[in-house]
Amino acid sequence: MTFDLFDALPTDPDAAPAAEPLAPGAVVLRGFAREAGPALLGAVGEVSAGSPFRHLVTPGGLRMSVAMTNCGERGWVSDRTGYRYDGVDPDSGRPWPPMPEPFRQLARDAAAAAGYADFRPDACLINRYLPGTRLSLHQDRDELDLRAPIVSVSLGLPATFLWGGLRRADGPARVRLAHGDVVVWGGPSRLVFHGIAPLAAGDHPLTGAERINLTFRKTR
Ligand code: MD6
Ligand code: FE
Repeated sequence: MTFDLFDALPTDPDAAPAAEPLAPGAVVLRGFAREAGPALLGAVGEVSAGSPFRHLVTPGGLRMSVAMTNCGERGWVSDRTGYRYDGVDPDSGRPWPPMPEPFRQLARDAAAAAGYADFRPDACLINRYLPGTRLSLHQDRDELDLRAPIVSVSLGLPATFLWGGLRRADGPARVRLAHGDVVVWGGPSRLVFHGIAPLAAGDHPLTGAERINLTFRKTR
């Protein structure tokens, strides 16, 4: 993975450092997926043609404001019975679409850049946000193997990532995530509470009024 020459110029006062530490085990790789953005978004279109975005219902009966789909061997789903990873899309009754090769490669490269060698995700959850969509504070703990990191790719409209602590009550920091930013997190940060503040309206050249987030996981 290479960065734009512009970004690499040491004399550019706006140049962001490539890897920004967030907490122990967690890092933001600014612009890491920018170059791959169009290919990744094209692949999102192919996945969602097979398994369309839908609003899942939480175990408490609330419809989530973020729309989700999945690709890979297993997908994250929620319904009245709970949260789980499932090899079958409950809407179609068929396996989820396979993980596109550019997804697999980017996840692997980003994990390696963050110090997690040989990351092999078996699931990719795809989240779609429209203006006003939010994701309340939660932990990602439905994966069996918590030693593997999570790789999270932001595409389209920017968002405010809420980065809390290991207890739900810990007040979250606000981190702006723009198109192409990748967050890799694991180790001591793996169970940190996090969320997304209500998305601000905007118009992105590649996604229009949407933000797309890919989170890659090794679920078992
Ligand atoms: C999002 N991300 O950025 C939601 N979870 O749209 C997550 O919930 C998330 O970014 C675990 C690890 C990284 C994440
Ligand atoms: Fe999460």
